Amino acid sequence: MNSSTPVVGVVMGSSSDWDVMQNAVSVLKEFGIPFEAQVVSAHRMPDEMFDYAETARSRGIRAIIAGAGGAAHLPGMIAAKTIVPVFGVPVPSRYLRGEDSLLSIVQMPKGIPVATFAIGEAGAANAALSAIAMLATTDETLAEKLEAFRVKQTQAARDMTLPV
Ligand code: RP5
Repeated sequence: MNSSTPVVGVVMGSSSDWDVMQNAVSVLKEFGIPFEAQVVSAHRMPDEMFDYAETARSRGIRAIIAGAGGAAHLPGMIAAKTIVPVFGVPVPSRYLRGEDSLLSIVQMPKGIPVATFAIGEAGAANAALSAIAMLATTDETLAEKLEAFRVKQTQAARDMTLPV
């Protein structure tokens, strides 16, 4: 899946991560951000993973959202091979419910950062919102869209009612 001239890369370790990672893609689409999305497995496709990371910056990618589950090497290994900011999304795993994913992404040793988000759908959506916020620092139109998103969200919360 690709849109023209992507500025955000969304990668994941398996197609089984898509249910979660599509939440990042939905947000990028909502804000009209050109993106690319693909499977890049750290342990099954290490050569492609390095190539993806090494070429990302020269291809115009300004943020990489990387989701993986279990022993989730993908975000950290991509971050090791590029200075493009990496936003890590821990994907829920079958036996440890994503706590393994979270810890293996968040506990990067000093020197190679991975901005790490919540396990699952909220993390994927927030990774996209953070990438958008970063892009908005140099794009006033995008900043206005982000402000409008927040206003709408606030109003939706104010309009909430309870069945009492
Ligand atoms: C990781 O292993 C992927 O990110 C995925 O979360 C997990 C399981 O992958 P599959 O066995 O479903 O392909 O590499």
